[in-house]
Amino acid sequence: MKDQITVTSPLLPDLEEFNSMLKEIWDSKWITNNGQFHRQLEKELAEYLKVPYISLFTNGTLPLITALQALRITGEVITTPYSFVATTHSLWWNGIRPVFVDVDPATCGLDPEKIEAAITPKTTAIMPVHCYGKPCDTEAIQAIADKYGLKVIYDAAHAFGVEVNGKSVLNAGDMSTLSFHATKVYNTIEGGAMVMHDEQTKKRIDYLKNFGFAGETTVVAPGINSKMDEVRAAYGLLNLRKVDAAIEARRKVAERYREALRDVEGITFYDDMPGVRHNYSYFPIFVDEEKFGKSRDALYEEMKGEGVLGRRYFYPLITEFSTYRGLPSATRENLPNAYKLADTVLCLPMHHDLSDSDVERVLKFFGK
Ligand code: T4K
Repeated sequence: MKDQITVTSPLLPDLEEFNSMLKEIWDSKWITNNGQFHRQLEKELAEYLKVPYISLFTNGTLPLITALQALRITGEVITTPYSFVATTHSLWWNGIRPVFVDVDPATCGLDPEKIEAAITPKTTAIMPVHCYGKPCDTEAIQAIADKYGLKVIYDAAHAFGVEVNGKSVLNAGDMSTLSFHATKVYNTIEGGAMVMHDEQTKKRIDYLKNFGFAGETTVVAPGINSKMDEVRAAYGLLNLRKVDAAIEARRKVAERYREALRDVEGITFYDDMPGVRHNYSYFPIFVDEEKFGKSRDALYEEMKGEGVLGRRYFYPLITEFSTYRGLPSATRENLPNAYKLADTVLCLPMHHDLSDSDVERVLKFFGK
């Protein structure tokens, strides 16, 4: 069988450079707990991402859980079913009931027009997702939050480096969280971060990710341990130097896919949004079985059989999992757009390392 083409492939730092940073860590014997590379990566990321404050985490799930703790969110939170399960799991781990609201198919994000109808006296926050890195309608969401006195926590796991009119999308809402998992545009192997607006909040989050310690003998909150270690911070510093080139390589792949697929009947995809700096983290297509002459699943299996591993992100919908399917808002009738996206989506291979011949191998399945 030919080599497999995977949906993504991690951006890796230069091994020699990484080795010399490892040597520094070994020499210093300071391997975790707010070390020099951790502090440096926070500084460089804040500059790169154009955000005022950032706190590094050990993955992209714990900042979600911690944000809910920090803002003392309780009761019900309005969120999207069209995401990775970590989004709603973070609510579950805080004893919060997710209330699912349908998405706008134009952005894949929460449809602001449907949020108000889902608000109850128990609602305390909204947790939208910039799905595939496509910015939500943050202004409309903020207007609703302001009107009802709700907090907004963005799951921005996919939105590394995404900007709207030159401003980071990570500045929207009360807090935003990022994932630096191996499968993301920018990775620290496992890793993540939280973005916040002020120094006071950053301090509090730094306590919370370190068991709540505010000094050697003072614990101010029931914190958790979710700190990033020095090895991954060093890896992250090196990858930060390569991420722009990786995003540009992804953009070129997206351009080729779009050019080839634009006239394929039954296949739709997203174009760039005006004024947005995208990161091309995923390339979802949507398959209309009748027009394309083949179902999404048939296409997925056919590609897989030939070693081209697309992925059906995000199928099944979160509301189909046993934890959530009994909830009143978890129905197909309530979420028609999300179900349609989940039933028809296929993310094509998309990463910085795809060669022209890899792209051609993918496009062959579309008669190109
Ligand atoms: N919120 C959202 C919206 C998210 O999408 C995620 C994570 C989170 C929160 C939580 O963030 P983290 O706690 O994970 O930081 C992946 C990732 O594990 C997960 O991070 C990600 N979203 C989710 C969308 O996808 P899988 O199960 O699809 O990954 P896996 O192992 O099947 O890998 C996919 C492909 O990537 C492989 O076929 C090959 C390639 N790969 C993967 C790994 C791990 C490599 O080439 N090297 C590797 O080391 O979940």
